[in-house]
Amino acid sequence: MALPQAKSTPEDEDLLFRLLRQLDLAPDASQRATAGALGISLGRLNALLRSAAEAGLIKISERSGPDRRQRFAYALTARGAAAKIRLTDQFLARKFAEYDALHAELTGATSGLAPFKYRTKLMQNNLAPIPELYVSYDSAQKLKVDAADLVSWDLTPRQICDLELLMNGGFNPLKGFLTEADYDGVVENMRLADGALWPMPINLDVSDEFAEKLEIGQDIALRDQEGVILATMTVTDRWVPNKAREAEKVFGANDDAHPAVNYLHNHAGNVYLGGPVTGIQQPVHYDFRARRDTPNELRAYFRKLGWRRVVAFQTRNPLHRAHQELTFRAAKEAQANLLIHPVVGMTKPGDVDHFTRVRCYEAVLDKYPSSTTTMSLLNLAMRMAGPREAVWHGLIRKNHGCTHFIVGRDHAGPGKNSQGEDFYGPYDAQDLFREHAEEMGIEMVDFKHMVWVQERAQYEPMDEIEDKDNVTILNISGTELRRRLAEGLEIPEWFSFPEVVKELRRTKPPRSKQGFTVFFTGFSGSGKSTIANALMVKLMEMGGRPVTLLDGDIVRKNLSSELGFSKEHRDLNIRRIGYVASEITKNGGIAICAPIAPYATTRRAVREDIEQFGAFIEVHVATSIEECERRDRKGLYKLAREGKIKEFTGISDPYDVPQNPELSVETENVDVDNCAHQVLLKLESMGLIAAE
Ligand code: PPS
Repeated sequence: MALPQAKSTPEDEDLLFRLLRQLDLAPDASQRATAGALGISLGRLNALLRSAAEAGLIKISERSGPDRRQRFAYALTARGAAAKIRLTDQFLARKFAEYDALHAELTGATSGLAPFKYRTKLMQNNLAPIPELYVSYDSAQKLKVDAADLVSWDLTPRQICDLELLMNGGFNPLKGFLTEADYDGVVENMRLADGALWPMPINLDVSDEFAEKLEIGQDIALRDQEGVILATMTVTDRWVPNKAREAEKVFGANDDAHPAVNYLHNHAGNVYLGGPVTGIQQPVHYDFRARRDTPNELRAYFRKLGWRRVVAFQTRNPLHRAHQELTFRAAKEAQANLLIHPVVGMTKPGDVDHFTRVRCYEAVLDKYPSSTTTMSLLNLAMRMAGPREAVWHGLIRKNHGCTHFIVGRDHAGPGKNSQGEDFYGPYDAQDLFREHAEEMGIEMVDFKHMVWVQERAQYEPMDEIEDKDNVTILNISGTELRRRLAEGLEIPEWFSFPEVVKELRRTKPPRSKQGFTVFFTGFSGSGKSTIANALMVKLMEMGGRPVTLLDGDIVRKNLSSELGFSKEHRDLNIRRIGYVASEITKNGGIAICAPIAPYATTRRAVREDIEQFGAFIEVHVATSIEECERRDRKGLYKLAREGKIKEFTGISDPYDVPQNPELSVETENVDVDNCAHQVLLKLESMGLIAAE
C-alpha cells in the first residue's frame, strides 16, 4: 500500500495513523500480533511497513531470537512521531465531524465540537462551503473608502449579474473576469488556461475610451447603476476580442438573430478587461430577498436539512402541471430532493417578467409534497447558448450544492437563426452535458416529455405510453399557450394550475387590452407624419387606450432639441423615442412614432426595448427617394442637393431599408386614409384591436 500522498484517502490515512500508534504502543509485538491489532493481513502489514520505512517514518533494526517472525524491530523516527501527531489530529477531527454531522441530522444544529476547518474539509463535496471572492466585513468597509479614489467602471445590467456570481462562488473556479489566455481557451475548447472546464466567456467589456485611460496592473472600482462600489478589480489583461470568432465558437454562428451574438456585436464594448476581483458587497436586490441564496447559503440549507442528493431544475418560464410532474419524477428517479432554481437575472427578450414568474412558482411550490422541494432564485444573465449553456448551468448548480441537474430538449435554445432554422439540434445540450458530466461532478437527469393522457387523467412520459393508439394524448405548446393568453381564450385545468393562469392573465391581459407601439420609418417627406396623424385620430375614435404621437419633428423640438443629424445624434434621438414609447407601451397605452430612423440596428434595439412590454409594429412608409424629392414639401431636398443641408437622408446620408417590417405601405397613388386603414387592418389581424 502506498503511503498517504496528496491524494490518499481518509481510509489510507487512518490505517497509517493506527500503524504508527500501534508501533509506538507495542514496539516489541510480533508482526502477527500487529497485523491482528490493525485488522489486516500479514502481507498488507509488510507492504505498509516497507513504505513507512521508505518514507522515513519508522526505523527497522534486526534482532536475534528463535522466532523468525520477530527478526525485525520497528521504532518510530522523529518524523514518524510528528506524522503520528498530525494524523491523530486528523483522525480526531474526522471523528468529531462525523459526530457533528450525525448531531446535525438528528437535532438540526451543529454540536460545535469540531473546528470549522476540519468540518468543511471532511464534509460531502457538494455540502462543504466553496470559496467566495468577498473580503471580511471590516476589510470591505476600509476597501470601500480606498476604492472611492479609483477610476471606476459603471457596470451594465449583465455585468452586475456576472459579478454577483463571480463574487459569491456561483462561477467557481473563476477568480475574476477572464484573462486573455483564459478567454482564448474558453472560446476555443471550453477550458481555462489551467485546463479546468469552463464553457462561457465571462468578460468585462468596456468602451475604447475607458480602456485607453487604464494601465496594466491598475486597480479599478466596479460600481452598480446607482454608483455603489461592489468590487475592485486589478486589470491584468486588456485586449480587443475577435467577436466574430467568439460568436462562431461559443454560440455556433455569427448571426445577429442569436440574442447573445446580437448583444456581442451591438451592445458589448469593444475592449475586454481581465483580472482578479475583490468582492466588497453583493448587488442589492429589493425583490424576493428571502428567496435569493448564495451557493454557500444553499449548501448550508442542504446540510441543515440533511439533503445529500439534490436535483436542480433550471427554468426561465412559468411552471405548469407538466413541469411539476416531470420535476417530481426526476427527483424520485435520482432519489434526491428538488431545487427549483429559476433564472431571474436576464433571460430571453420577450420572456414573462420575473416578478410574475416568481409569483407563479410560489403557487406551484405548494403542489409538491412538503419538505421534498425548495425554490431559490438565481441572478444569472443567460446567453441562450444551448449545449455550452447547459454545461455552464450544470457547473453553476454544482457550485450551488446540487448533485443532479435536469437537462431538457433544446435546453437554453435561442430560437431560429436568420434562415429560419434552429441554431442547435434538440439534444445537442444533453450530448455535451453527458460527455462532461463526470468531470463536472454533477449528474444529468434527462427531461421527460410529459403529456396528458385524457382517459387516465394524468401526466405520463410520452415515451413510456404503450397504448398510444388507444388513448387521447393532449399537450399545449408554449406558442399555443401564448396565443390563448393573448386572445383571452380558455386554458384548461389539466394544463396549468388556476393560480398560475390567474397570475399570468393579471400581467398579460389579452392583446386587445395591452399597450403597443406603431413605429413608422421612411425618408423625409415620405408621408410618415400624415399617416401617423390619421392613424392616431382613428384609434382615438375607437377609444379604450390613450394614444400618443411621437412625430419626428415634434420630438426634435421637445426631446432632442440639442441634437443634429450625425449617426451618433440620430441614434440618440431614436433611442429616446424608443424609451418613451416603451414606457407608454408598458403602461398600456398606444405609442405612434414617426421618425426617419435610418439605421436598422437602432430600430432593432428599440424593438427589443418595446417587445418586453407589448407589440412593436414596424411600418415602412416605402415612398421612393425620387418621389420624396419630387414632392419636396419642405424644400429641404433642394437645399440638400445644393449642399446647404449636410448629411441629408437619401441624398448624402444612408437609409437601411427595413428587411422584415410588419407592414410596408406605398403612398404613390394611394390616399392617406387608405394607408392608415391598412395599418388598422394589420393591428386587427395581430389581435391588438378587437370589438368590445
Ligand atoms: S432621424 O434620422 O430619425 O433622427 O431624423 P428625424 O428625427 O425623424 O428628423 C427628421 C426631420 O428633420 C428634418 N431634417 C433632416 N432630415 C434628414 N436629414 C437631415 N440632414 C435633416 N435635416 C433636417 C426633416 O424635416 C425631417 O422631417 P420629416 O418629418 O422626416 O420630413
